[in-house]
Amino acid sequence: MEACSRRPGTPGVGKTMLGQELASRSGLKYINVGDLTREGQLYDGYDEEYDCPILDEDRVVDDLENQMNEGGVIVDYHGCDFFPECWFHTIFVLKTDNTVLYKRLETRGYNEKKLNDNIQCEIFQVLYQEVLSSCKEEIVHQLPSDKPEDLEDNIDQILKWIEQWVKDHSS
Ligand code: DAT
Repeated sequence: MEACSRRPGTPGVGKTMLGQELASRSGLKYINVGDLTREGQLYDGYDEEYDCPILDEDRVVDDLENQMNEGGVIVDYHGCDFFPECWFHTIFVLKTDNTVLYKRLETRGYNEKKLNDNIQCEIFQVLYQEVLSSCKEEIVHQLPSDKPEDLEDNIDQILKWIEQWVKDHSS
């Protein structure tokens, strides 16, 4: 079960697939915030309307803090406004065509309300707007995530970004 679709981001756009593949090719550590909250039961109640547990944001931040301070981490989540901004050197927001996304979420067995809310969320670019309002615009990048070739292009682009970052920060 996913926590929690009251949050504005869109599931099914390909964050997990991209994050895991990127970690295996870059050697960086992949952290899936959804898995972390499930394993640690970092919840603060249950949302009946959306049929999902509500994330305890403070406990998630506490849980991640040490690893984030060490660095070299890819964080996968469908929101970011409760994370300290200084944690991230770059943020990639995936964007998926609504018809493609509808099929992906249908396969996951989402109920009608959850499905429509999430598609609306993608139509209105809710997560992208949230990221722009809570982080520096120059670190935010939007990438297409409709087809396998997009995945390959995104990985290549992010690997280049990592390589450049390492060059710029090695003394
Ligand atoms: P998220 O982690 O954002 O919820 P996911 O990585 O689990 O999404 O992907 C959802 C589904 O879409 C899964 O079946 C894999 C597929 N998918 C992801 N990225 C894709 C891409 N670029 N092309 C085709 N299918 C993709």
